[in-house]
Amino acid sequence: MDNGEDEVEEDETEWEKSFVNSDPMSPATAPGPSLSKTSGPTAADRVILHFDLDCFYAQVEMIRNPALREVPLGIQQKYIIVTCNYVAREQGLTKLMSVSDAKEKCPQLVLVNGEDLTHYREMSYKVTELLMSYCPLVERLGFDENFMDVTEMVDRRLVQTLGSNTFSFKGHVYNHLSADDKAGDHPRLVLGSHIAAELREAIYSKLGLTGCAGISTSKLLAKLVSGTFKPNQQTTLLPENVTDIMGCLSSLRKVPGVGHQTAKKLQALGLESVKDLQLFPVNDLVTEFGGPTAQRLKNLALGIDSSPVTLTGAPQSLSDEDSFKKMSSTKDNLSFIVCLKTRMHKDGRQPQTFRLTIRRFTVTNKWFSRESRQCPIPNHIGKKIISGSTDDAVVQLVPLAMKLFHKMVDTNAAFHLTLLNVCFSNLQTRGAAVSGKGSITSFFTHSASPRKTQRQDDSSQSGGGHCLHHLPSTQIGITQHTLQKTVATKSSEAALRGFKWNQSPVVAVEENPKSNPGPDETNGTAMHQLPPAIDPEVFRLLPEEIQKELLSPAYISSFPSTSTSLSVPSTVPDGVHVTKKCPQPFQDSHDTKDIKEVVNKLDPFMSPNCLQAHVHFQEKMSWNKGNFHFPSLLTLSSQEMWTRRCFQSFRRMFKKS
Ligand code: DCP
Ligand code: MG
Ligand code: MG
Repeated sequence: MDNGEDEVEEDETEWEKSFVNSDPMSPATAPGPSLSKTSGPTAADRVILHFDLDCFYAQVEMIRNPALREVPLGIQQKYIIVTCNYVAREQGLTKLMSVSDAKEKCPQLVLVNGEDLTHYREMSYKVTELLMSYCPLVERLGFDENFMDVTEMVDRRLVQTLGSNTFSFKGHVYNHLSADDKAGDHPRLVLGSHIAAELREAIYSKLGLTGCAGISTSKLLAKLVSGTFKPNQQTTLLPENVTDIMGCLSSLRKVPGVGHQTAKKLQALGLESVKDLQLFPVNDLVTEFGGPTAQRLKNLALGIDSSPVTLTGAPQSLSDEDSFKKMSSTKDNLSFIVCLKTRMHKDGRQPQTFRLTIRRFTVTNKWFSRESRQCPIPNHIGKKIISGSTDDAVVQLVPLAMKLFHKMVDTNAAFHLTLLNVCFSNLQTRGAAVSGKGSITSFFTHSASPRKTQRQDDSSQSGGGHCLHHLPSTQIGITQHTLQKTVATKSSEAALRGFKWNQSPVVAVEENPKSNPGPDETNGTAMHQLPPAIDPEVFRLLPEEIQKELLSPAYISSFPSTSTSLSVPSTVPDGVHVTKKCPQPFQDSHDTKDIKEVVNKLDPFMSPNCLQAHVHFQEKMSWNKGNFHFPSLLTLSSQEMWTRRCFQSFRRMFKKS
């Protein structure tokens, strides 16, 4: 067996990893109204939102071609309708119906092929970015779902609304026809429902998408309640109704966090329903699952989940797959490696590990029996993958894939597979950056590609569909508190009330700057000191500490003369590149050199001032293992998102030539 090779069990759907234990388990108690409080006062005070877009792929297609809005529309992958619009649903169509059944039910059904996920992926990230611009604590779940921890936003609003007795919920309240009498007892959830409504409105007005939202005190409960009323509605779950909603789940598989394999093991213990699990002695579960998992399962069944909303960053791996009714020869079946290679090239990071997954045909266990082998990617092949030359890389990759394939499948005997998946993981930024297309430059050159900002496993699927949700992978830990303190600003909340979007989806611009006092007004006297090429509007959007630094005498005096030193005048016409000498000589540390090299190589239209801005940021952050680090932020994902936002602001600020 090759060094580094490993067998990976992928049977469980990965999104359940989102519901991991984050703190010591609450004692498992009998279900009852008080359950939601057993995870501690902090957990009970949280306000968590869950968003799920309506008929997502179909909506994207309807935006691309509005004529499709009025007709029953199905999105086809292979012989399955992976989703359909609500016009089609009114005619009895459901998700994951076979094309033949769907056509039979609705002969006028219009089908669009949905095997190329590019547009869905792009729209998906736009939604996440939009949400993050209001409150940074957003976690993606699949392509069309996001969790958001708005606890701090709610805290701030609570202070503003103290003494007000005009509270009422927006949208539905689970199991209450009218919950106005409950509003006074749950002011935090009331405010959460208002924020959810405002965000849904923002998603609609900025991106044209409708969706549902759930509002509750945990990810588990917010997700469970969000689809209660569909489409385009929202529902709040009160703590006193937790038992009701858990009791309504038709099987253990309906509990977010209980995957196929877990459900099977529970079934083997004689547990079928959520109630069975609630009542099952935790000690007996420990024997089967071990302590932590046993307690987690028990808690999930009781509606207890204290897992944090974990900020989503760049994908940890890129994968692509194809499914077949029957694959019994290896010929031509790996052609989709080409697309994956192209995505990896665009991403810019160099993958270190290559994984091949197969699914064998079985009558009983159709969708869940995956097997994988992985191996390290030799450096020279890794370099080829991220280089522009597709043919060369694919030629090198196919033998690698075949070697892994032969480890799993004896091709001398007959075989019957139903799926192949290839995956690049262990993505290294440093090598990529130095070799030309790292994440730093992506901040400058690929602002439209949200992929760089995801820490989620960004898998593609083309066909089959069943149970192949786009799956997030392991979460990175970050204390919400620290993160929110660092990143959440009042302006992000103010954005909910009347900010409009500029071209870049991650830069919010005030609709009426005069009515919203911004940093320029708070330190208005300093605004006139801005170097001339800086756009004051963009300046206002920068984090306060960076504004301060830009206005600091040290920074301003780094230009030969404050008023005329910048080589790019504020009215540089588009496309004109002014290449005067950079006003400030670089301190040529090793790191700075790297950045210069990358920028010089890859962004030919970047002005020296942009470069200086870049280096300015480099000074503020440390260059560590190929990633920028804001010292105050704890995780790569937050850094990536944040630096990207700053860079985008900088790009506009310097009116890129
Ligand atoms: N999807 C897929 N294969 C699956 C499940 C879903 O390709 N097995 C895709 C198509 C969906 C998208 O993921 O559009 C989101 O999945 P949802 O379950 O949220 O379904 P929809 O958003 O389409 O519909 P709904 O309005 O019920 O949320
Ligand atoms: Mg959906
Ligand atoms: Mg969904």
